[in-house]
Amino acid sequence: MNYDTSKALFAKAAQVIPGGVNSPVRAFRSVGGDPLFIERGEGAYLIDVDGNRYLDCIGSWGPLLMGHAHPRILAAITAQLSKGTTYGAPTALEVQLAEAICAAVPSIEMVRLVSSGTEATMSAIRVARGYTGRNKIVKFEGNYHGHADFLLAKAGSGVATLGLPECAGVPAQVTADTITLSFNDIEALQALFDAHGEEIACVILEPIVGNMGCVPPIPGFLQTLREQTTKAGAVLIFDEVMTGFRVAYGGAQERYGIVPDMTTLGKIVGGGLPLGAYGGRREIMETVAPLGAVYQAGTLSGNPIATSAGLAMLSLLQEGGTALYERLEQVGTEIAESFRESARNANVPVIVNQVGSMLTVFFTEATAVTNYADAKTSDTARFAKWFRNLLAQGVYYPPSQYEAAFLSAIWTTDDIHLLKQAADTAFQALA
Ligand code: KE4
Repeated sequence: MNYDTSKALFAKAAQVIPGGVNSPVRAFRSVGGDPLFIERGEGAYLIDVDGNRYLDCIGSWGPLLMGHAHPRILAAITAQLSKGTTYGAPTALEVQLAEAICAAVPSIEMVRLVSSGTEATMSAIRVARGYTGRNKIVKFEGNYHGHADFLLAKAGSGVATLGLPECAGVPAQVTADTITLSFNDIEALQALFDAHGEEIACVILEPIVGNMGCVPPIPGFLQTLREQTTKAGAVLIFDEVMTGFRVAYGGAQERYGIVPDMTTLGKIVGGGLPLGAYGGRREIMETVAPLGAVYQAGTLSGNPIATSAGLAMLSLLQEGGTALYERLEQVGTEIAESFRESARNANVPVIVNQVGSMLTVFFTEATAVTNYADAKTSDTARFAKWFRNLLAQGVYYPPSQYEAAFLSAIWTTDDIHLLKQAADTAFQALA
């Protein structure tokens, strides 16, 4: 494959954009080589600036459950464009999207639209702190909730620790109230709440983690979280920016039957445009200005283009109904099984974690990956080789061992076959 135009663009980009990318995950840093510059997306495929075509297993890191340039979403955006792009004033579209979100996620009685997942989680935590009058927040190692300072806390070991800044520019006092636990560690969670329950404003988690690679909750973990937060009067926040509308129409909370106090959304709900949302119990959300004293705002929040795209996406998913999610489940399981078999045949030790249409191949000899410490046993150099072999075969896979791959609901049997074959070849090349 020829990558000349990408290389030339990357050389220019690197002069004017830090790392040549507008988000670090895109930089290919952990897999080697330079990032590819994309010219367009077509359904399940990406075409780069050199004309190379790839099956897209990232879907823009989650939003594109219905693939690129879906005609219904494009039509909704186009229709709105002729009326202008933003008014800085309320529109009927925002009400329709808010009502659709509340209908999809019953634990959300009231919702505020914002422009990114980071804004959603940052705002939800501020509301939880305002509502409880408490400062401490709890997150889990390997969970990513966007780049708000207080969420960029480096975890300690598996025991609850006060967070330390893991990235420059985050003063220690900003993360002093951020406590980090090991995901799925029920005992540590109970010990923390026994000791500090009354001081905790909220717990935020990815109910199915995607950001250390895909790691599902073990039985009892979410239930314990629900019980402990209820008992302590702490707000339970499900960060469903990734899992919302992906693992079920109602997200992970529908799949596992656990009702959080607040939920954050992003990615799919924006139909491929900048849109996030946070919401929850009415009494909590009524603390948000101008109703209450917790301030949160945004120039382009709920803008008519993004809300049009979001509404079109949600109507597509509703029309697809349970059949759409059953197919995602079946395809995800089929691909995960195929990866395990190919790795076995090639004598490459892997753990494949998969929930619905999100999955990760951990190149590790561990017997399971249920937390960040397990995930970090992965051989990232081996992952990088596998990634580059897939890329050379026309499969665009997430360029990091610690990310989830996302399947799309529009994949055909040919697309699925392409991925299975390419992965088998890539595993064989590692043998
Ligand atoms: P954004 O601010 O990137 O829209 O959303 C932040 C966020 C919040 N919560 C969860 C569970 C998320 O996965 C994310 C963003 N996810 C990453 C990919 N793992 C976005 C990709 C990127 O950073 O470029």
